[in-house]
Amino acid sequence: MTGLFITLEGPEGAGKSTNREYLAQRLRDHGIDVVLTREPGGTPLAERIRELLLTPADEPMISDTELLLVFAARAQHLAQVIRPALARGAVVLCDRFTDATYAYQGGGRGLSCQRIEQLENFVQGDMRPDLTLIFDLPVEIGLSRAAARGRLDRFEQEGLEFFEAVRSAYLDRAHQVPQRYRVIDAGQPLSAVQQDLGRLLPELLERALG
Ligand code: Z5A
Repeated sequence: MTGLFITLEGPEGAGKSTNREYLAQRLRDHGIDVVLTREPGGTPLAERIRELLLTPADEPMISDTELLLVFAARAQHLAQVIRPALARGAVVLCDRFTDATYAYQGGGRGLSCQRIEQLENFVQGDMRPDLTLIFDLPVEIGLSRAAARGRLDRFEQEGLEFFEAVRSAYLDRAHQVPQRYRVIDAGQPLSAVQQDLGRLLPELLERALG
């Protein structure tokens, strides 16, 4: 059996977590086994790495360390959660995956895509998401949603330029391989975003039910 691996991506405050729950419920309504997970994180050890990545600290984290930590967490997550779930035929809905590495460490931090690709091949082999939903919205709107939640994490303390580069990197990837990506206008009211997701549902169900 092979399941379906769907990733949700986008800049800060795009509504990935909110809409991941919504999609999971719609798929479960059809009797589908859905696993909800996230990156960095998804296992106890990977969640500890997430803490290192998100918590502001006095010692600055260099970009190479950040890159290696996201892939260390991913190796653990793939082995413990994602591959076993796909092997039993589940739909895995994952809040961020390697597109986030290309967007944040590549676009935001300026690390080379070739270096990211080397680690991607090392950690994932030929495993790639079957489908990636990019929740796209103007950076200012996403940041104001994130700020409304209170304390900012290490990434959220970056400036507008960083997040504009992240957003562009996501859109470039969607443009390069359009068959794997669906770009959703996440700047709309939530009801409109969920109507758009509802229109994607027949395709998701067809692919999930094979
Ligand atoms: N990171 C990385 O650098 N490299 C990597 O490889 C990976 C990750 C995998 C943690 O991710 C950080 O890790 C991330 C990149 C980095 N940067 N940061 N920070 P995260 O996914 O946990 O963090 P996040 O993007 O900040 O999550 P978020 O802000 O919670 O965004 P979200 O999940 O997309 O949004 P949400 O929680 O569903 O919604 C945010 C708020 O907006 C909430 O109050 C909602 O009720 C509200 N909302 C949602 N949709 C709407 C609409 N349509 N209208 C109005 N309000 C809305």
